[in-house]
Amino acid sequence: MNQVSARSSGRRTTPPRLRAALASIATGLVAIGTTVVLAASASDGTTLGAAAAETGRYFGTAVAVNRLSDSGYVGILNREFTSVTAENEMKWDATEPSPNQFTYASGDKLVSHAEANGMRVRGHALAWHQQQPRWTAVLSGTALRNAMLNHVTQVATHYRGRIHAWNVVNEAFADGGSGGRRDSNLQRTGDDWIEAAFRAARAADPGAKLCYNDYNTDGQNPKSNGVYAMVRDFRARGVPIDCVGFQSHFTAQSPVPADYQANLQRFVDLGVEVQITELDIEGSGSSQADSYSRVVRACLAISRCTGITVSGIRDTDSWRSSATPLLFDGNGTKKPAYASTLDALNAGGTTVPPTPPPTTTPPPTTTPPTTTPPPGDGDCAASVSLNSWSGGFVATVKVTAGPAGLDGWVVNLTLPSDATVTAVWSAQSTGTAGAVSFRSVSYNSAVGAGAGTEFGFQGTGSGPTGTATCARA
Ligand code: G2I
Repeated sequence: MNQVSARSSGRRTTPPRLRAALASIATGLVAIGTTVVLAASASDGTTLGAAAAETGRYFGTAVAVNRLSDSGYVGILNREFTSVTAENEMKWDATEPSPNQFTYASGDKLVSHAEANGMRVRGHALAWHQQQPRWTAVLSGTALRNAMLNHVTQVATHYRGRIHAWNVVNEAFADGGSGGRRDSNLQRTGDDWIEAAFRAARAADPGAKLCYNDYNTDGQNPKSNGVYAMVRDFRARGVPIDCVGFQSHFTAQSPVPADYQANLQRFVDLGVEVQITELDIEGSGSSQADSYSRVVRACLAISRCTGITVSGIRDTDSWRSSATPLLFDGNGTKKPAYASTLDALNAGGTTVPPTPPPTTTPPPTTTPPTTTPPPGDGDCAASVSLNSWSGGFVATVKVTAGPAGLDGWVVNLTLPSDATVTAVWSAQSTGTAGAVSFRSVSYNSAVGAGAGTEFGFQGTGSGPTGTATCARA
């Protein structure tokens, strides 16, 4: 099932083993001072990003926005990396400090830097039990669920089209032997919070790959078995999940597991991509270098292991800097682990097959919007776009004001008999079945003439198919 390296770039046609042999001959020739140029290594990537790109993969790093003012740091970032993950800037506490008030300045800065330098962006993370804003502490049940879904929808909508993969849900499984979910405020809103988050993310940004991301899931163990069972269940039921992120934080006590590659492979066999998302390995010298090489080789052996992200650039940038876990030392000098990583990337492996844009399994049926007649002289119009799957749906409703503008609005629609509304964001609802209505809330009641605002709701059963009506409230 894995494809053997067939370089899509056409730049490299030499088989990896031959190239490796030529490279060592070339190195030997250089070493004895000859002027013969045996350019075998000329086609090898000279940076992590270039080497990874030759197999269709990205090589990324976590970036903290305040580092962008450090020219030494930025020099390495722009030279070596082809993907950026926001270290903290896209988390819930950073993006929604007060309810429904979003601040994207730091995240936007990272995205702009990445785009200006031809890098992709991994989104991290939409729903997590940590780094939540303080205001969520008083919420529970439906109120917390709705706040979480609104957050997922708003942030994924803001970055729509600019994120190649989102960590939709982070670290939701318990450590230890249970294989079950971690207790958290989100978990206490009901077991289905994870799938609700994925559905909301898909509705908001249909082009992003949607990932579940966790640590201590790098080998087969009770925790990774729990994640595996969830992914298998999601794939079977058509919950939109495309990828699983393996953080891969390794220490002396918790080294790269012997079955690392086999574990990645079993997830791929469920039909998802895998990505190494926060790689860092405690240590130094050749043992650290060997471990990095093992991780890279495992990923390259699997065609649907599509990219590797390290958890920072220099050891001093690391969230656990005393472990010196990264590829560059505090001065920005390449460590032995850098060389072994680059060599492993250049040794080649499988090539990532081109993938079609993400789809739900079974594919979502997107119903053409049901629209009331355009506002004309009326107060407002509502159009519904629906992302539905067998057993559920997310509806996004656009309210457009007529020529007089609005100071409040109410949208009415009728649900099919099998449908029940389970979550609503950016509106206050009345009724959960049959005839339901949605009323503006404080922050979206004022809509200028001809302008629009959106709200959404999620439900079980089939989504609304009839006309949605809008009126001034
Ligand atoms: O916890 C380590 C990583 C585990 N996986 C998910 C990652 O998102 C997580 O990253 C780290 C960041 O690298 C740290 O930078 O998450 C930490 C928080 O869990 C981040 O640290 C926090 C500090 O604890 C805060 O004091 C600080 O205000 O960073 C915040 C922003 O600088």
